[in-house]
Amino acid sequence: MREHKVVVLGGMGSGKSTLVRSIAAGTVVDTDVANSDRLGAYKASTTVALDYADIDLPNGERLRLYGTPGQQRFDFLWPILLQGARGAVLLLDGRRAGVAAELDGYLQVLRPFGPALALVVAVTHLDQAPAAAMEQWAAHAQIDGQPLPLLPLDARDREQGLLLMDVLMSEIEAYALVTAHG
Ligand SMILES: Nc1nc2c(ncn2[C@@H]2O[C@H](COP(=O)(O)OP(=O)(O)OP(=O)(O)O)[C@@H](O)[C@H]2O)c(=O)[nH]1
Ligand SMILES: [Mg+2]
Repeated sequence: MREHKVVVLGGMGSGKSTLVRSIAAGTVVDTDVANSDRLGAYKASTTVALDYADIDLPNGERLRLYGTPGQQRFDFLWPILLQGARGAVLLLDGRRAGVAAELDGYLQVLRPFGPALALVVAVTHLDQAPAAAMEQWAAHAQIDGQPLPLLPLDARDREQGLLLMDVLMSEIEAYALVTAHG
């Protein structure tokens, strides 16, 4: 069986822990604690180390999924978790002001990993974001002129979560084909 390490990145409340829980049918390890972050006081709990789950995909492959903590003071953890990852999912909370700037910030962190790290971007909370500018954000979602897939996602919805992983797997496969055939 093939296994792929995948990291889920995104700001506080974007839905990382929710995504990991909704697509993991079985046991999930999380490190959520009561939230004391003054910037996110509306949120009851927050992740302080990581979320982890094994996910068996319908095609027989296995994902080892790591959700990062969203609080800015944990940003030193992101590159550490990305070591050895085949793919990353970036969640953007569509309700927030400055989504495009936030996206640019994450892309700067991800860019040094090069094309060996497959990427997908998903925008959450769209049901609560009447001013969402999906087309504008999609235009921002690129590294060195290479467009990245950008999808809507309700992180609570298992089907949508699995579809997102499907898109990521296609990106991983596409890279494997390119490296295999020069
Ligand atoms: N209405 C709505 N709620 C959503 C959507 N996606 C996720 N949520 C909810 O938003 C909240 C997200 O919380 P978490 O999953 O803990 O977010 P997180 O990214 O892990 O946050 P930190 O660990 O604090 O960085 C949960 O209450 C989800 O149920 C969506 O598309 N629409
Ligand atoms: Mg979390």
